[in-house]
Amino acid sequence: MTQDELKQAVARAAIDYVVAGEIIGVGTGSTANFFIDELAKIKHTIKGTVASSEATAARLAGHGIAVFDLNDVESIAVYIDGADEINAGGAMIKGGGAALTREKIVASVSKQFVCIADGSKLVDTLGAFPLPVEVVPMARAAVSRQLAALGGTPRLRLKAGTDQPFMTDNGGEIIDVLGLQIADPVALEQQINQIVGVIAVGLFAARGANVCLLGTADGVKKLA
Ligand code: ABF
Repeated sequence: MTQDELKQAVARAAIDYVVAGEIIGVGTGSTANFFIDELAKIKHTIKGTVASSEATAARLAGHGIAVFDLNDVESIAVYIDGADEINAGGAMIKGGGAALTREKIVASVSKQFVCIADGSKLVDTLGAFPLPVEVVPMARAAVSRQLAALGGTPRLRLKAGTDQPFMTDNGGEIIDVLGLQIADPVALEQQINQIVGVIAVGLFAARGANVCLLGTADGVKKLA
């Protein structure tokens, strides 16, 4: 099976976690896009959604699925999203799609977090994927120095094909930190959160996934 077929399989499996009559939080990325396309087939069964990025909001609206402002929502039954890496404990690196801050916000309001990913995302130790950190642009250099002091190699994410910094939906920039071997994801998440100028870090460890569905050649596996 191709990676896309594996992503499609877990997206289909995630439909089982959609709660009828409720609001669903929806992630960002190619796996989340497959989930949105599956959700469209049962859109009449849910109240609506909250999106984790402008791109996801547009895809949902394109299917005629209601997208609510988080400020108008009291609770979210379940959040369904991909990841760049996930370990056996459900801790994740996210943010390859530059949506980490809104993803973390929507996940924080959700009763359950279901991660959907192809099997290649499962790792023993997080960090081979460069850790995304969203920052206030004026603090880019100051935060980079502190990330380097933590043992990583900070690299400013550029807009494709340019030498200009990539700008997130929130007006932030992204520093990708290479070369980390994250033995204690919760501790590193808290440490980076404390750095002044950091908006969010793409470590989802203090609050990881409650359920992880992995697409493998032997079918969809549920990470215990
Ligand atoms: C999103 O899923 C991001 O946090 C993460 O970068 C992305 C993974 O992308 P894909 O599903 O395309 O592999 O939640």
